[in-house]
Amino acid sequence: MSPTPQPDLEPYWMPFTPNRAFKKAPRIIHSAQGHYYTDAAGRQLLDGFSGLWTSGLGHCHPKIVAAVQEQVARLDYSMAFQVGNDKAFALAEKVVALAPEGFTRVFFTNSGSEAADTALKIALAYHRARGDGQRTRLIGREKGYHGVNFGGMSVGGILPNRKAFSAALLPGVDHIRHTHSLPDMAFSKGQPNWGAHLAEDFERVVQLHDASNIAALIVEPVSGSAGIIVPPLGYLQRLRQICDKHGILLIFDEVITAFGRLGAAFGADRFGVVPDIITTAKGLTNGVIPMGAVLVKESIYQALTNGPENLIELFHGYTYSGHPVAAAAGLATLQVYEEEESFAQARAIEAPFEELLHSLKGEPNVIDIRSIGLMGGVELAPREGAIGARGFEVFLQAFEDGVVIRSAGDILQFSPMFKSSQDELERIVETVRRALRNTP
Ligand code: PXG
Ligand code: PLP
Repeated sequence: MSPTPQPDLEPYWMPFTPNRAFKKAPRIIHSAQGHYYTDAAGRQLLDGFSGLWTSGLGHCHPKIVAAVQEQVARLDYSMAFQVGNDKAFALAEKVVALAPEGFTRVFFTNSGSEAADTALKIALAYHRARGDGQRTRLIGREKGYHGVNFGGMSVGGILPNRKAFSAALLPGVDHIRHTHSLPDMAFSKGQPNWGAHLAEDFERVVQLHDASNIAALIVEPVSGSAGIIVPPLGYLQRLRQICDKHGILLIFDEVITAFGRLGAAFGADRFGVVPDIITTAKGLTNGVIPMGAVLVKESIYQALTNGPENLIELFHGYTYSGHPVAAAAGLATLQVYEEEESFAQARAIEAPFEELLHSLKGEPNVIDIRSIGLMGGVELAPREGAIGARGFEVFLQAFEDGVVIRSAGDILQFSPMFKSSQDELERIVETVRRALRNTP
């Protein structure tokens, strides 16, 4: 198949991208297969980021492709409110079967951002339904990322994502401090030993607002977008205790950490901490069709569904909630995870990945390396007066050299495929090593 003729690049306003710079030197993918992208010039690139954390099974997995092709020809769409489709029910059943014990209900969205906002709304509605409607405050964490919609942005804690919209952030939101501290945890592998005490900052925020006003705390088990911030040992357990003590719902935003990225079905499983609500997206469909999901415990669903039976319980939903083609992609994805034992597979390459990544210690400008599961971050010292420039140059050089990673400011991020071979992991790391040595 020949590439489509080069379109005018101007009309497409790209997300989270410097549009003018990109369009002067575009990077455009034309096709993909397995662990490789092919660009418009026919050049192959090793995908060291699994799409955008999405595609751990590899691109164009034949079973997911077949399921989508079959579904789109059989039922493309059906009304989502007051009418259901078979695939959405089947997927919900599979998701709860995989979820930590006690999670019995699933609400479908089309993205992680929608999942975050849905989870926050469920938390508010839950307390209100129980006669605890003054619990309206939502607590997030500094450096948190919960997507870009108003709710998720408000509880999020990444400055540039908030700055231009400051006046429109939700009222009644507060943040606990993040857990990142280079002097105390640089180059730790897996969970840092230092930092469990930072969970006490949540207790401080609770005392400030009074627990009776707080609906929920939302955190990523591992902060992804802010640059792979791994929870200190004991930290998540302590957040759980504080939530329990005060009747506050704990929401884990597992948009990145669910479905194998941490070598387990959910981060909750990996860390042995069970939240009340879990948000997911990305790996739910291996990135093939957009879809997100919010999982809740039975008690939350019950509290919200005890009114008159003929009335809508939750005034919330999307035209495309439970979209049949997305649900078919999700079903096939979960089936492949099971057949290929993907989570165990990811777990099996965690140690070699960690060792290779940490071999970058000592390379120019590397000030920290952190990893857990198949999430890796390499932090570079920023160039004076040009924060993010060094990270972006390393990303660009690696891309030119045939390997795709990601840079977020001066933090290089790694998200290899679950079935990466040792050769592929080495190629990713050695390509980045060369780029680091060539980057002033
Ligand atoms: N919550 C979390 C924890 C996420 O990681 C979202 C919500 C939003 O999902 P959507 O599907 O609306 O994008 C995310 C998304 C990166 C990167 O480089 C991370 C995300 C998206 C794009 C880039 O780390 N996470
Ligand atoms: N805006 C308008 C005018 C709509 O009619 C709708 C849905 O009917 C929406 C926004 C929401 O779209 P979605 O359900 O795809 O999120």
